[in-house]
Amino acid sequence: QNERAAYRLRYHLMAPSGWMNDPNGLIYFNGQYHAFYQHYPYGETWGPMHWGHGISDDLIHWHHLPVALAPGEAYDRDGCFSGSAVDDQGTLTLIYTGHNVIDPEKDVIVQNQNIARSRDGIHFYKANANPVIHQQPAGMGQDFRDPKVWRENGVWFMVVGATKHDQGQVLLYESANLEEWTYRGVLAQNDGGNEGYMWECPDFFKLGDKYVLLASPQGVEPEGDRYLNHHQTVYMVGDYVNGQFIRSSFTELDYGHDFYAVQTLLDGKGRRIAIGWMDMWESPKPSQKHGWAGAMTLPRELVLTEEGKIAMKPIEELTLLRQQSTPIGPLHVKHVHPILSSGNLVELEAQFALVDSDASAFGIRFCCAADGSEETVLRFDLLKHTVTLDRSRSGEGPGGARTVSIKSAATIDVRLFIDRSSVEVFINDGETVITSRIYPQETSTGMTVFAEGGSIVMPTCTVHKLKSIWSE
Ligand code: DQQ
Repeated sequence: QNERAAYRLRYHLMAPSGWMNDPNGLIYFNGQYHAFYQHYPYGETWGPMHWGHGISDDLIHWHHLPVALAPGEAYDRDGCFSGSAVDDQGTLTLIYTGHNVIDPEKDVIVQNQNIARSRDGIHFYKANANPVIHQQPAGMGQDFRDPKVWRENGVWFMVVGATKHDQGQVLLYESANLEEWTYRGVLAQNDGGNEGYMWECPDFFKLGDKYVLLASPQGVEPEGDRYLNHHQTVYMVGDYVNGQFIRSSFTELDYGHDFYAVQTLLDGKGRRIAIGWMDMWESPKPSQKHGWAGAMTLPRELVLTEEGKIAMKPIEELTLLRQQSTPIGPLHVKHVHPILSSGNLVELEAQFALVDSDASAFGIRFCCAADGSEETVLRFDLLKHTVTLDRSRSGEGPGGARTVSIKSAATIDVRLFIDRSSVEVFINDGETVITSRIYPQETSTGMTVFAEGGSIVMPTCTVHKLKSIWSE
């Protein structure tokens, strides 16, 4: 096996090689999906940022296109940082942050906003008018990045991440032509709580009858089981009145170890689809020994629930990945029931009927080594109403368990996607989502379901072997 292929994912969007972080410029354009991403093509670590580029007909099968943006102009010489894409009357247009390091020792930077246009959807030309926003408004901190632009009633709007007195903010701008922008004020901010000093990668849109602001705050302090990392991805639900966003929540979007910098697109079917970076600044990255790092999550459809929360459902196209489906249930699990012995491109679709069960806990062990040396555990505790993803024995690399509360319900549905070094768990149609990287051995492919303190009924349990979308 090629050393550089170690741990590489088979059905996720990844860079052809090197480093990848935030998704950028997600857009449904001329009947195809484009996904750009923060990319350092020359190595496995973060470096001067480029925009990598992938294209897809269905959000599942991706093809690599040439690097879309590279640093080099006076205004973006140290990096083309995160941003978004729009359809400007048929012209695919990128809006991104130019990053300039003024004094590396004292950490002095300048960040500005720029645009680049394409005639063919492949090659991009930076506009002569750049930077289209030279600097942050007076009195703000130096971090000023990650423009998300959209059009409403014939006007372009932009939200951009910022900071003032070490409190994260999202600023709102508007424009008639993408080149001249007017500052409209602070859309939302950290009001002094544990909400971070800089809000990266904002996204703002209507969902159902509410407005949603997504942001990736830096500098959040871990609080018990809340906030595992200093970087977080949160959503705020609220109302948008006269340019003011009045939020009524501030909630983690995904409870895994490796989910950050999420962005969304609105597609031809009217769905709001989110993709995040499936790695994390704080996470050790064993794949770097093999020349690469970072991946995108599977696409998830955002839905506002009746309780005003956001659910992230795996998009329906994910069934295109299914190659061979083996129904194993219904099952009555007393202690342990084996359900899979080989394969690490897998989706498990399982239902647990709690009303018919007397277990106090149950769950799934996966990526298990035959000799018992490795396993990753998803465990539901019915007394505490929690779910835990435990990767303390998951193989090389980071350990740690994450526990989150779940609603009590008559049934628990689980869709679990394993792609070699990643796991994405969708509980009850995306009400709770856990995304983490794990680094098991290639041969650790066992899977079992288990019950503790009684038995658990599984009305359905199906294992889907999934196919690779890459030829490597
Ligand atoms: N990553 C980008 C920034 C963004 C951060 C640089 C978030 O634009 O704020 O690679 O991960």
